[in-house]
Amino acid sequence: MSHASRSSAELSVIVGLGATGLSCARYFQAAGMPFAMVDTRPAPPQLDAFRQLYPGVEVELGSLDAAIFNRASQIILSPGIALAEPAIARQLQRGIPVIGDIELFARAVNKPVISITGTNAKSTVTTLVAEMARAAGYQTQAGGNLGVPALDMLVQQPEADLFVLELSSFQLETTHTLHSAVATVLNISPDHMDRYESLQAYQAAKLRVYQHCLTAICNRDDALTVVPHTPKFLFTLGEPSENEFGLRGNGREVHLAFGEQLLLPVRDLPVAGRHYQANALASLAIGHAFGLPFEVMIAVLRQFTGLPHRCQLVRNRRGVKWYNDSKGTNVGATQAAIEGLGQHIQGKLILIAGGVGKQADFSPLLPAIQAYARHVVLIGESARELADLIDGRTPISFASSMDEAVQRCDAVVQSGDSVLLSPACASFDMFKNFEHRGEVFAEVVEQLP
Ligand code: UMA
Repeated sequence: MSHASRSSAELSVIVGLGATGLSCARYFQAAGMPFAMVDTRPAPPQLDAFRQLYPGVEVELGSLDAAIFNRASQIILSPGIALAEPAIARQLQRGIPVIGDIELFARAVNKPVISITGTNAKSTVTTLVAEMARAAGYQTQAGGNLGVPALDMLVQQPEADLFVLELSSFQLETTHTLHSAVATVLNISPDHMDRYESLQAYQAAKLRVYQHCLTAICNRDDALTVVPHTPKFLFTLGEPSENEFGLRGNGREVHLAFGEQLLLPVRDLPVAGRHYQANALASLAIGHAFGLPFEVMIAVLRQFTGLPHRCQLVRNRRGVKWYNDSKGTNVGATQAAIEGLGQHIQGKLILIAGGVGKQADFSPLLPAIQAYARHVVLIGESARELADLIDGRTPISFASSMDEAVQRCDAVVQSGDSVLLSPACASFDMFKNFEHRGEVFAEVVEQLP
């Protein structure tokens, strides 16, 4: 690890005392660089931990208009706060650099980095690529938007020889000098529309991942992910051309393939669904660009059974499968889950959807619901809006708790059907987070007689 030069006049002001803010504090402390903390929340989540670890360090709570900014040499901004936030925009106008934790990471890291973003599937692909790299002998650390904050990986695991980062559009907004060995935008569909003015603005944030990368991995089926003028490999659910990853039919069997080369029959993947095949292809493309051998990557794909809360089978009861896709927190994720599972089951889907809508346009869900759903049970703040959208085309009911939602599913389900919790929404109106929502669902489903 290398650190920027320092002087007594330097003060880094960290905005946001969550997981990211605390990781920044640890980093500055380890580097011997002075820092202070600001958060608009009167009791931010990591306040107690911070006070215990850094009792003498200045903390300002309750607003961002702190006088402390006047003494800041740089501001380290939480991914949860937009650069357009007036108090931050004012500091930018004054010429104070505003960066995020990933920029600090980028300046300090001296080992290769693989950077993965996209609206959906980034956690699964990050995990798969990290598993592949470990199997190939790399001491690999995976984290970022998923799991361990990036700077904690650097401080805690200095011996690592490869970092695989899952990055959000929020983190990329404040990242400028990340030099990735391989970078990818897996897919783009509307999300976080309460933060971005337009899909283009959201896309622009995501595409920042390609800045300074050696090789880009782009999704041939999603033009929004494709970057010009950068060496790249493409992946597709169609037939691959030379130097592309895709699906190739060989008689009756479909294979994951690289150009003409057949790599693995899709029936050997333990996770079902077209959307998972795309994840497997993206992971192969990333690994190949980094130089991992195919046989090692294929062995990992043969045994990887998926992540919790992503189309995870929680119970098979009397011919009905119950799936937890609580990570379906946006329209694109839920659409992929409905289509991915809907094509594979004999019967129909009973969908549980709704929650905090983040000002999303839900209309892309309608064709998938009409094609594959027998019934939709609506929960949370956006239940009424979703009901208006479905407008009688598919039967619906409302539930005010997960318990009630599961009961309603059980009342309408038929043998051969599957029940899918994939809310297309954030969870904060009814649950602590998406994991909590998925755990409550699984518990209630387990308790069904
Ligand atoms: N907040 C305030 N005032 C502040 C600072 C934050 O009100 O002064 C609020 C904001 O609404 C913000 C929320 O608190 O959205 C969380 O901010 P935080 O700084 O406490 O967040 P962290 O705990 O550091 O979590 C962040 C990521 N959260 C977001 O980007 C919103 C986590 O991703 C990530 O795991 C963590 O850093 C470590 O890198 C979560 C997430 O929901 C999983 N990400 C979004 C997604 O995946 O769609 C982008």
